Amino acid sequence: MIDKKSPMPLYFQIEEAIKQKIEKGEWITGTMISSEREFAENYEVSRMTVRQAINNLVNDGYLTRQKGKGTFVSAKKIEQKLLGLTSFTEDMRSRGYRPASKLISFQTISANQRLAKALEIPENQKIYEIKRVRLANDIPMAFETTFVPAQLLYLQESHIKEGSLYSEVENAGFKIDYATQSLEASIARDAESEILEITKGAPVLLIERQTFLTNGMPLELVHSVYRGDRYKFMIDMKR
Ligand code: 16G
Repeated sequence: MIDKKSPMPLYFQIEEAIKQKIEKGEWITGTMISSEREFAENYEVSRMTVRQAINNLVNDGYLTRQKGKGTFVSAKKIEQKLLGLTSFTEDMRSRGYRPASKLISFQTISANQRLAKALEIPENQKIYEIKRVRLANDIPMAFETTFVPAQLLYLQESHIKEGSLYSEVENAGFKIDYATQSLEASIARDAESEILEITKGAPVLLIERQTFLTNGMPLELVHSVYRGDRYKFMIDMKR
């Protein structure tokens, strides 16, 4: 399996061999992998080489290290295609996961300059600020802060607590049209790591979405922090 004459670095070959076992399902989520020493003996390479391969796989989210226990195969990342404009509820359902939300706060605030601009409303107008942890099969995936102009529709805490914001909006007779979204890498800060149940400094994806209705009015500005170890965004491109 490992070809010492290959121009491919040994750590890379080991990495690929482990990845294959995970991708083919030979090693399922939660499987404890062999120790560095065992790998080094099996492949007849140095422990440093094995460590490099494992470090890379930990960083890429394939493996998780548990202090004092060992290294385990991580849960598969949820893949989200950046194609249609979908809600978290729809995304999770279409993948066979049970969506849920944990409402952190729901309040009406006055729009500051930045929010007023993004939502195309005068400054100081009322907006809903909704903070939710989004869960899939009870595992926290993202922490979302949503701003919606209050003049647009009446939102009740009880509806948002359990249900889908997009359903509320559509049930109120609006049609959601399009969104612009940015994606950037970052690391979890204190509060975020606690809410998302990850270690401080773990990789996260920051997403900002501005969504518009068919009548041209902005519906929402959403700032989301997605777990880097659980989420993967896919983009199809055609030339
Ligand atoms: C997604 C959207 C968010 C939207 C939410 C509605 C991203 C990055 N964000 O999380 O903008 O507010 O769905 O979800 O995809 P809901 O209808 O389930 O409440």
